[in-house]
Amino acid sequence: MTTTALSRSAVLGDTATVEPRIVHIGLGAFHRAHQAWYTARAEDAADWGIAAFTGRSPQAAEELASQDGLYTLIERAADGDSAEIMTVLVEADAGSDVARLKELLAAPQTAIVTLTVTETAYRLGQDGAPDLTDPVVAADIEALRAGRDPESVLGRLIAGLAARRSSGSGGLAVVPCDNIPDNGPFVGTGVLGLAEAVDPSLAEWIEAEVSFVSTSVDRITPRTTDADRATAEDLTGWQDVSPVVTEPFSDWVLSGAFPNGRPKWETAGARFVDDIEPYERRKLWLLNGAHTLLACAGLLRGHQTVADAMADPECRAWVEELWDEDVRHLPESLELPEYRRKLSERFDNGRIAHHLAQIAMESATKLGVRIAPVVLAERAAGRDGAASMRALVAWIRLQQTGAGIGVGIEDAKQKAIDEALRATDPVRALLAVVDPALAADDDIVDAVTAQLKKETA
Ligand code: CS2
Repeated sequence: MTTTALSRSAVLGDTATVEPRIVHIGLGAFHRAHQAWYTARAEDAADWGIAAFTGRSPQAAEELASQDGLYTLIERAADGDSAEIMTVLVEADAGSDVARLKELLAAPQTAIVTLTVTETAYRLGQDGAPDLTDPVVAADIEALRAGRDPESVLGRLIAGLAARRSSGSGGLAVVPCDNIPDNGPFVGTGVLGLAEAVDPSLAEWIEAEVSFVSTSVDRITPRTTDADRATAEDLTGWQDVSPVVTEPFSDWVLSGAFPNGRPKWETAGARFVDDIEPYERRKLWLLNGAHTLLACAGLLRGHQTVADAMADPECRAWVEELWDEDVRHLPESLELPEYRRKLSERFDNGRIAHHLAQIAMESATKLGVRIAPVVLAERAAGRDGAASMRALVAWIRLQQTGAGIGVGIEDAKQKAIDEALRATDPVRALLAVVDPALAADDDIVDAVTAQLKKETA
């Protein structure tokens, strides 16, 4: 059978598209399995097209543009796959096309900017303040002042917001969808800090007109493989160079204002709440925390994927112990036993090949968000936080294996990690890279050091 490549005219019979009202930055698999999926499922989907920009590499934009934005979404359950062709993405652009970003943000109908760019790509400190000593940030401030195109995600966003101010199109909502606590105010602080350095009157306009919405996002979506491309074609009869494979489960909790409107995402299952913090913590600590523990400890034990590691009774027990610590610091109203049961089921889905090496990327930042707060909360409650600490110990071992297992796993903090490895007290120095509060607690440093000695004896 010869199959045809995906395109709007082939699949839909015409090339008309819905007007883009959402601009996305960070066109990866997760966006297409999550925010795009919710938008396509909303009752008023016909009013909401998405124009998406890549983060670093233009490849995803080139692939998707060649298919008019269409792609196959494969839902991979424990007992089989199902597929649908998604049409909600109406435009795919390279992140470097700042001129187009400005044009879209200046358009009055644009109401929302969503972001999935990874925790580190914001280039912000723990408190959300921009690092003005970061050469990329400093160069962007200069570029923005001089009217040249910036390079960083927030630099580009600010260029777009400046264009919107000039066009008089009014406010919109910025909706960060990365695994960062309080991601709305966090990114808001960063954007305002940068804008202030470029042009204080722009910062004032942003503060008055732009809202920063906090979100907790959830859907396990590993990187697409060649086998997934073949599966997409088998399931739909269309050739797709860029399908997405995801789990059946999905969750989206949001909190904040939308000054220029939004899709009725709640009709697709999203929840709008006043206080997002408990939901965020539940997800970041239980799901992402366990992921990071499994990634670091599982790689050391020779496992490849989350499901492999979960099949190892030792790793599984460590996850349960981690969760026992997490839930002590979460409100009972969050139905934690049910959440844990469901999570184990999701992690056990061996048909989803979620690679530990992918999750282990950027661990220095991830540990600071997912693990450190629980270690500190356990310590403050007079306990040792031994289960959470296991993730820190495993990460330090991964760093110390040098030419071994940890190699090739990207970390934006690699330079600081390498310096810490050469310090007189490397354990304390490495903990400081994750969170200075860990390094400041002698008992934590001693306990981690003792555990490392035991494991490597
Ligand atoms: C994972 C997340 O790679 C990682 O760090 O923990 O991408 C995780 O799969 C998602 O947050 C699930 O919603």
